[in-house]
Amino acid sequence: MPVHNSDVEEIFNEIADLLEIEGANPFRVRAYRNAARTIGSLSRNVRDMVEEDEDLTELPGIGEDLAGKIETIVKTGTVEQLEKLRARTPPGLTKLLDVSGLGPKRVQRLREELGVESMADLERVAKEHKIRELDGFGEKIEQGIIEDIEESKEKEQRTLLMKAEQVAEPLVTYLKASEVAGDVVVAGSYRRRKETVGDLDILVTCADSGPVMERFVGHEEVAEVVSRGETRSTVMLRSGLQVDLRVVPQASYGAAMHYFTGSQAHNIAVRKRGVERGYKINEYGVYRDSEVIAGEEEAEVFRAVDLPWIPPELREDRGEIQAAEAGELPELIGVGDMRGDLHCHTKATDGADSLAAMARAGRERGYDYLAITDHSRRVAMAHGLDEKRLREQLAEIDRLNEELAGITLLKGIEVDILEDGSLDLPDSVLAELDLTVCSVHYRFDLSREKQTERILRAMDNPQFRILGHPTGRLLNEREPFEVDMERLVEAAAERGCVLEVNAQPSRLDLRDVDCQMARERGAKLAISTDAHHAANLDLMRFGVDQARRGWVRPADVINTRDLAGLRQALQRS
Ligand code: DGT
Ligand code: CA
Ligand code: CA
Ligand code: ZN
Repeated sequence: MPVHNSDVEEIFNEIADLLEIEGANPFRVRAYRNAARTIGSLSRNVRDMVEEDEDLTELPGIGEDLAGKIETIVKTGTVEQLEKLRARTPPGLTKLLDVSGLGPKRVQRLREELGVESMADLERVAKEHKIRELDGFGEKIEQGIIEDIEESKEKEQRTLLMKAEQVAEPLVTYLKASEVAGDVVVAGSYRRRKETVGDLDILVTCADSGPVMERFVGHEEVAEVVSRGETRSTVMLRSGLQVDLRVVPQASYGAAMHYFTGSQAHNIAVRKRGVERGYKINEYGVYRDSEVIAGEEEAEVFRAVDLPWIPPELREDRGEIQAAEAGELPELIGVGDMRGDLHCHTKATDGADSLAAMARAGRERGYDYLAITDHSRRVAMAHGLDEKRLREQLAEIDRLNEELAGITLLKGIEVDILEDGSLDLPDSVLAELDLTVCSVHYRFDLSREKQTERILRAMDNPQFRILGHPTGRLLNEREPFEVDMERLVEAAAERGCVLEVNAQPSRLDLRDVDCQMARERGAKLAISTDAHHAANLDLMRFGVDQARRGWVRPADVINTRDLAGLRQALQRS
């Protein structure tokens, strides 16, 4: 069974959960959680690293013991410790940790005192008002538990694009290996590069669908065959991701690509143009009566309705049809346009690599410049820099810039926007930097008005350059904080401040529509990886995808410029 990074991540998280429920040493628990995060955010496949005999202990937070466990997981799909922990813990119990207000201690007590071993048990005892009677719980916690359970029932979980890739790529390779398969592509929201996908839609061209279907449902990752037909099958994978497979003849490839790429709203708009021209458009082709007008190439479908080919990222019926008709589709930014990264961390705070290692990694990626932006002192958890330590780092950057060829390190900081809108370091030291990334890390709970005011006040500081991760969200984990994005965009445009598209696959704030708004209102953008280790610089493409969905062109993004152009773009107006 091929092991993905996300499998290792899940196993370590599960071990941490189970240990926590047992009341194990918190440091041990944290070690597993950190390791899970490290492996989960690696851009390389840990399986390859093991196969190539690389030293895993060089990864942050991975010691000999964990490295050994990773090897075992890669080779066997599991590890003995997990199996033992599982054997002695009821399976529903870990899920209870996700309920707000429930830590491992409370889970343990609910189990001992009320026999709660699953979400269903929890719901029952909460509704019977038994929880409020336990010491240290009370009515408020009980009510919170009930609300949380209802909420999580409503929320559909979508899969991060990066995680979907880790599943889709090997699956496509596997299907391509079928002797009868022609083209194999992933369509749907995946092809539109949406930040999360509901399911994967794979399209295969083939004259005889039988063997392809056989191969598909027989894949070792398949946990359940939901439906199986001649041209369409649906399976559920072990990872919980659903996959739809459609088989069409080669002559329908373009029409099917267009149809299954969607979005549905875009398809409806295109079909309507077809109807106006007397055509019927479906997944097999474009028809006038029974005559086929188009089908094999996607561009033919667009041509049939008098449009140029539209990039998938734009297909949301958000004006792309009108723009295409007017010949005004944007020349979208591409990852090759990026000349540098403007947000990354080093060992000085919560990054894993040294300044020199980050510089080398930037140079390997062909960048002209890399801005070092460690945390400021307010982020004590990450050992944020005070003025003295920042100055030491600046001196080191000067030294490195003298010996480095091919890349310039820029002096920056990810400075906290404090609750009153002031910045977390004195203006005098900020003024010595090439740029500031200004971010909110605390007090996400402020009202929309107060949060907006706070950030606007920060922008009033002449040292403010880039607004880092502008909504603070973590997809599937943490909601964005409430803020008036339109006002932020307008203020940024007015003052010459820059908004960051954070390329971390679980962040990706700005959202696509925010990018589009920023571009329309003339606010400058930066696309940055917020890398916490050197390999993270490769996440840039996810930020670029998000920007493309927001109609962003190279000129809208300051780090597509050369160093002189960047310095100019960083000037405040
Ligand atoms: P997702 O999976 O929620 O991230 O979003 P999509 O866009 O991948 O949606 P999905 O998987 O339901 O369907 C894939 C594409 O197939 C969708 O974008 C458009 C097309 N499609 C599916 N059902 C219909 C339909 O009933 N009418 C039309 N016009 N298109 C459909
Ligand atoms: Ca889909
Ligand atoms: Ca689907
Ligand atoms: Zn940050």
